[in-house]
Amino acid sequence: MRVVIVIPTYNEKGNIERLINILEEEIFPKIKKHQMYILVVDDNSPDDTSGEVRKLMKKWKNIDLNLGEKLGLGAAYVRGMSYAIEKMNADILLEFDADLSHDPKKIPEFLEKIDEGFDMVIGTRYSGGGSIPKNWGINRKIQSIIGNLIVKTILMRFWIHDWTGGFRALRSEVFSKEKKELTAFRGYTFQVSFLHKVLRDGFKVAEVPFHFQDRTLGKSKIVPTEYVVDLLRYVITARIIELYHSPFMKYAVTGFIGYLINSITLEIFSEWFLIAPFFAAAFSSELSIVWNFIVNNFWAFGKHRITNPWKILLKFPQFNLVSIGSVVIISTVVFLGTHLFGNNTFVRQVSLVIAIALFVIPYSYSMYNIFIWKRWHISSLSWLQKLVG
Ligand SMILES: Nc1nc2c(ncn2[C@@H]2O[C@H](COP(=O)(O)OP(=O)(O)OP(=O)(O)O)[C@@H](O)[C@H]2O)c(=O)[nH]1
Ligand SMILES: [Mg+2]
Repeated sequence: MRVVIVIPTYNEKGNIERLINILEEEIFPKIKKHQMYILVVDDNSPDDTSGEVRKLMKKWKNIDLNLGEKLGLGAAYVRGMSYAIEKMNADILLEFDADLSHDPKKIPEFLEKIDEGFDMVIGTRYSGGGSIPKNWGINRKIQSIIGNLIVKTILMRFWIHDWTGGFRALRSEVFSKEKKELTAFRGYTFQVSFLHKVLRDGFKVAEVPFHFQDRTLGKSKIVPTEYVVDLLRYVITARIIELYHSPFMKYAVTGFIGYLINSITLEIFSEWFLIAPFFAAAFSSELSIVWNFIVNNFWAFGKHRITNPWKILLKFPQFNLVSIGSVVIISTVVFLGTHLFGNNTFVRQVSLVIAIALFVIPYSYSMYNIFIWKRWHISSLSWLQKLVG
């Protein structure tokens, strides 16, 4: 397949020369399966980066240059990737920084993941042996780590370890599908928003750990405050929109009605049918579980609805197992709460709300998405997802 390494540049004259030499002389000869191309996306850098690239284009024929107005990193990527697909017939695109922060030796590993069937491969500095530079000041380290944590938490997708990095590989179809929605993010928020949309649309994403090297030449183009404000604005609004449209709201409504069913039928079984509390609680909980399973299946997770009767027979016990997990969480939190703060109505009710909001919702919603209806594809858990059927 035709692979285009898209390298955005702004004042990277020295770096681009070093990088292209390494790619052409050390990396490309080792890649036999694919035809490798380079596209430098430059915004008319005042240091004449493009002049340097033109010189390199005489030496190697697999290099192209795309020039345009400086509108930020995201805009450069959208322009460059469109060019790579339309003019260079790219099947696979790579996002790569010019400043040698990304390890070119890792490129074959990214391509192997694509060959295995993944749609996008994310370089990660925060898992599996990846790292950020040791010589980064403490502020920069904290910013990077906390920034990632905030994005992960707000977007509720914890299995992606590195949201903000810019070392990635993807199939051209992925970019073509998301392109329309990416034009709004001109700066670095592009990386987060792109990945977020890719996951939303159910593309298969893998991670490859790498060591991020600090640039040795030239200056960073990040404007930290602008980046943080932009990023927070994106993740918060995206999350609100997603919540409004997503199965999450339907799941929450279903769960709340399930809770009412549980509590009302508990009273009915106890008061009207005089059933002993243990069994009354068991029947009423099971009724609520049946309600949750049916309504989630047809409504909240309707797009991934299970209709095959055998599959329902397989999934219903699994669903019960997940529900038992929720019961264990609630019992533990209520136990701890009453143990620490006294056994009274206030402590019990507050513990219950805390248990549900902080633990049961993230737990059960993730379990439904990963194991029951499988909306989320998680590479590190794919063996377990297969195992549960
Ligand atoms: N074409 C284009 N390239 C850009 C723009 N902003 C940044 N880049 C390039 O994007 C890549 C990443 O930018 P950097 O400034 O290195 O950002 P970073 O790697 O996240 O931060 P540092 O670790 O501080 O270097 C580099 O190759 C830059 O030259 C832009 O507005 N237009
Ligand atoms: Mg950099």
